[in-house]
Amino acid sequence: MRTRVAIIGSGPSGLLLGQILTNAGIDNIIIDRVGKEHILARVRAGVLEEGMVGMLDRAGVGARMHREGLPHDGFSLAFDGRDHRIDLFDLTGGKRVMVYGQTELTLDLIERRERDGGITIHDAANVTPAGFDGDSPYLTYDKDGVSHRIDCDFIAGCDGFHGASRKAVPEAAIKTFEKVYPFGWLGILADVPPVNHELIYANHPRGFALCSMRSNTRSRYYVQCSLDDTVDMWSDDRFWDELRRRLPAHHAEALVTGPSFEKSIAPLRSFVAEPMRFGRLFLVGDAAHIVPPTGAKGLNLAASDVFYLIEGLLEFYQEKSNAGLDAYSAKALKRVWNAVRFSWSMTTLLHRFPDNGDFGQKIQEAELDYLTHSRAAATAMAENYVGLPY
Ligand code: RFL
Ligand code: PHB
Repeated sequence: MRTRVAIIGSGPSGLLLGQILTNAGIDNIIIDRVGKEHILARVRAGVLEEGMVGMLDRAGVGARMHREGLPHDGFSLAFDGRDHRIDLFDLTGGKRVMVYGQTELTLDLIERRERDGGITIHDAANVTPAGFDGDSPYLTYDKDGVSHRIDCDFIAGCDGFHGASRKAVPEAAIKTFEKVYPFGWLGILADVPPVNHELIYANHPRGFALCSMRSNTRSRYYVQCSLDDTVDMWSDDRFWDELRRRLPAHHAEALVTGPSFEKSIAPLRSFVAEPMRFGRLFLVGDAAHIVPPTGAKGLNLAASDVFYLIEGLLEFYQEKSNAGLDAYSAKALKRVWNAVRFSWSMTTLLHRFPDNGDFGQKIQEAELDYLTHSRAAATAMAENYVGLPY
């Protein structure tokens, strides 16, 4: 089999890249180690920057998002028993974010690809990129006990943090940067109305909490938990009690509880691999970088990576120029590091760190006070939250 761009990974990065390439008439094949049902069962991101919204429109899959998504003009920083609103719209001169689940946009992209007759190979084992240091890259994989090969012009490694692409790069050619945080997030989904019409990021002596949503009838809530915790240690009752304790009283009293239908624990990590290009192999999205979810940046970074890679591939195919591809890694990494810094600072500001003690607590209180009394500080937070331009 031959294609122009072989895409490993059918998550948001791979699907978005594939769709925009298809729309531009550049053929591509997506290959994933799991099936569609598995991909759609992942509950992850919920907050989209305007850049991501624009990329979904460009892919031609924005209609349902504009119909069902919830535009948000601000969020609450809750501490000291009160809400302190960050007015995104006012502070950024008219920008907002869109609350629309990763599961939904992934479904929109999968359905569009199926309608367009795009090729996606699911349940492929041992996917291995090769030959990318020369002019004839290819992938090999096994399916139903048979080995296959796909020859291509370029390989896009959109296969997430645990994928095969980054692992195929010789160790000496790659430098990684990592910070692991000493806690996790326990998240639940429940069909109850959200406690507030905007997101609440809560700093509390018992630990961080986040109130988010998927719709006006479906809530997504998180509490900071220990890395030693397991999901079965957290009954729904224990979760709701803990969330209530970490919220200002008026929210705790208004909280509507109900049975959860999804519950999972995610560890928090910052990770960057440099560079993001190795000959004809390009790393995209979580394959190259991970951020803690506190700033809602992971999925949005995938969209800006795709933006820069598309720019390079279009220049290559339409103008016979390598300039865009040569610039990909530097352009993407510049934006990545800004988001890594922002996610790290929001994580540091809002969580209880086991080793920081009273000094750390006082510093957080001083910073939160500054943020809520200085328009300059609030503007810096708002500008980063809605997403830096690309
Ligand atoms: P994905 O989504 O991990 O998709 C990778 C795909 O590659 C496949 N794959 C392989 N295929 C073939 N061979 C192999 N060897 C393979 N290994 C893996 C996998 O099956 C999969 O289908 O990466 P992608 O596309 O780069 O997308 C990244 C996003 O999923 C991620 O950044 C976000 O979910 C992060 N994130 C958030 N991002 C935001 O922008 N806003 C948010 O509000 C937000 N909230 C979150 C989050 C992530 C979370 N978790 C669980 C980590 C909240 C949470 C709790
Ligand atoms: C979510 O809705 O899942 C969500 C929202 C904001 C974040 C992280 C996750 O910062």
